[in-house]
Amino acid sequence: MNDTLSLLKQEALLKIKDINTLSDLENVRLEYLSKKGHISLMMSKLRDLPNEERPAFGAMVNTVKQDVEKALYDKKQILEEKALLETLQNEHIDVTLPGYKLYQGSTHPLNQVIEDIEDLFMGMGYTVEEGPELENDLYNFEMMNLDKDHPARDMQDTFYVDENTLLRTHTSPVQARTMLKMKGEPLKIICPGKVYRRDDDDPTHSHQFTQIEGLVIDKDISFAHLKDALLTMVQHLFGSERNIRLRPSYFPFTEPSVEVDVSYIKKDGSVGYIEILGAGLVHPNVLKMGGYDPNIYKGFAFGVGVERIAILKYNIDDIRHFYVNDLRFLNQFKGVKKI
Ligand code: FA5
Repeated sequence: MNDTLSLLKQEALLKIKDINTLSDLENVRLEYLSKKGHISLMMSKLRDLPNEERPAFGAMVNTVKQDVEKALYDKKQILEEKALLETLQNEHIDVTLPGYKLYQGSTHPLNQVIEDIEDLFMGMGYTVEEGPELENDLYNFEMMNLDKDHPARDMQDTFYVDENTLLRTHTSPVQARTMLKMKGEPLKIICPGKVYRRDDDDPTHSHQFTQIEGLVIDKDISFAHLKDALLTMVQHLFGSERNIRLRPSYFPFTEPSVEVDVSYIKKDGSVGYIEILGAGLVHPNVLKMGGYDPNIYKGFAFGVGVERIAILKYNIDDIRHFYVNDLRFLNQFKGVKKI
């Protein structure tokens, strides 16, 4: 019996010595140490021995078992270390390879124009106001001096949700909302935002576009103040060599009303003008409805098309480029923080 045991031990240790993989090692462990393994079977033979031989034999089986376990453990350490080294060698990092390119977003060109105009006017004491895009007829039209049957409503046809709720056609309703909020106090505001019209899309028109409204109400406001504000804005945006041209126009909410063009140099070297905004002195009816006495207070207002500014500034040939989010277009405005 002792010989069988020592043969078993020798055989196990030899196998362990020759093994080269962790899975083979596990197989040997099962072969000798699992419930039905050779060493466990030796233990079960105890019950066939006479009582006095059992302790000595049991101790021998245990010693063999411990020796085999130790050999398995040692070999496992060696094989695991070898496997780790192999993995490290196979996965070594080539620090000379180029890194992954991380794409970085940037401010949309229309937002760059808005931020630039906001900065300019805030520096002149204006505050920024905003209003809802889904607007009441009251603010969009009636308080802007366009009652229900006013023919000039046709100039700004839009999308109606119900009889009194519509997508605003301009940023002018923020004028009415702010006047009511200010309860007759002087004010200086600009209001950027999206507006909607039932316009056909073409290179210079879109059914959704962006405007910035300006409104100043105080006691001694004249047309000269309006002209100065507009010239300051245009020269800030396009350079001090640019000029503006005011053409008589009509808006129900201003009297007198003007359309404002900016000068530019044509390809043949001559000077041309392009319309960018509508403006005027606030109509007395609008002041009255907003809670201001038109005999004491006067005001000027303007509404500028942000896309038109960006088109002129960056020489864009089609307004629709601003809305399709083509990265080849947008990437050109990266880093153009200030326009
Ligand atoms: C108005 O919207 C007036 N509310 C502006 C105003 C405010 C006048 C305060 C007086 C006092 P108008 O419809 O002209 O006006 O539009 C103003 C500007 O928006 C235009 O000069 C143009 O730059 C831009 N615009 C108008 N329609 C479109 C369109 N479909 N697509 C892109 N830009 C447009």
